[in-house]
Amino acid sequence: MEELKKRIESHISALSQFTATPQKGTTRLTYSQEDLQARNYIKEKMKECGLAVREDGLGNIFGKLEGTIKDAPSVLVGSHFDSVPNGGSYDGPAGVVAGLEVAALFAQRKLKPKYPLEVIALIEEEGARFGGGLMGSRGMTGLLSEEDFKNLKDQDGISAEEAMVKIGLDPALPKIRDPKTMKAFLELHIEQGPILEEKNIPIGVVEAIVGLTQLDVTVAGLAGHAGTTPMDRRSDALVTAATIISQLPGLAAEEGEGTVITTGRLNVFPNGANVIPDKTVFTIDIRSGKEENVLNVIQKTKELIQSYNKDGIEITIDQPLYIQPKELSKDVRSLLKKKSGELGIPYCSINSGAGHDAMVFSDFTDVGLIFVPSKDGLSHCPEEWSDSHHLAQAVEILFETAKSLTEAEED
Ligand code: HGY
Ligand code: MN
Ligand code: MN
Repeated sequence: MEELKKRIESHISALSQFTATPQKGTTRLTYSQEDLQARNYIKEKMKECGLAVREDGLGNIFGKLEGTIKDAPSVLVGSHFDSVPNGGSYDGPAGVVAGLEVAALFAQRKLKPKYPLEVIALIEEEGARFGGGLMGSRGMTGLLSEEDFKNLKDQDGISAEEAMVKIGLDPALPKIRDPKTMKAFLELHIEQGPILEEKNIPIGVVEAIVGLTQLDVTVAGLAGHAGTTPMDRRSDALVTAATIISQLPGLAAEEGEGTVITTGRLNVFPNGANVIPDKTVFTIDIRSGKEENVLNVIQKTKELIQSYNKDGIEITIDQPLYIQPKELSKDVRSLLKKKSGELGIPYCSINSGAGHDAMVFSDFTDVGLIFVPSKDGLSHCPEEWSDSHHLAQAVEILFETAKSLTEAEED
């Protein structure tokens, strides 16, 4: 256990160096130089475990240990390796590192799996560069069409394709993966909330993941001089956006049942202190465990927004992401609990308020997701931290689960 903890700490520390904001958390945007550094590290560690390494037409990374059954579907273990701006070191990488360490244990114990084991490192789960999110898993499962992919551009107008080529990736490689090639997908993730820490339980076996949507709202008004434009002759895109945004929490509260709504990004144009803004673009993230709550709040949000479509203001809404709530595979959940019990590691059931690639894969293969506690429940910030002892316990559970699902035998 001690050696495993040290290896995990070393991986997490190494990956956390690949950030555009050193001293201010992890900023590792997809297809950036930081992505390339992390990518090279992950591929090198995959090779050290004897895995055959490849990247798909999105830049997702796969490390495969062949099974004895020809052309059998794989058990995939992993997570994403991009980050939010100024995020933490564990959100995503903890799951990739768990995959690497499961493969290292397979190699150490000379396990011969019947079904292949694949370690997977996914791109653009956060959507911090190209919007929407869950891009690696949506691309693999065909939920992101080739046309949508080709239209993806970051805030500087750089296309996903251009950015891929710039770091040596090939967007022409296949993106979609036949679900028949996947036997199961296992993911370790930090909880990103306070429940496990408060319960003092090291492992959460996730039963279901909330449904979520992201709306991108563009408010177009009229630019003008801050000093010479009378107040009753303005179409101020920022005042309109602020008025809308301030009413959103009330819609979630009205819906209840744990529904949440967040505006995380607001861009103002032309963003001059003495210029009346003529455009604002902001995001609205809506989530709930019940789909009808999400749909109700989307409806009420759109009605609220449309009511400001007047007096020189024109508002448009895009919806780059919508995913229903997902219940994860009962069989895999039971197996994860069984293995935790056999290892004598305390666990509980938990639901996820955060979105994960696991929710995308859950419509295409059997999926299991386990959480470890987040210190003070913090995530998406530099203070994010999880105990390597808990991470090592999670690796042991995933190793035993993967051993069972790949029907691996000691050599
Ligand atoms: O937003 C989420 O729930 C995840 O962190 N991408
Ligand atoms: Mn995240
Ligand atoms: Mn994550």
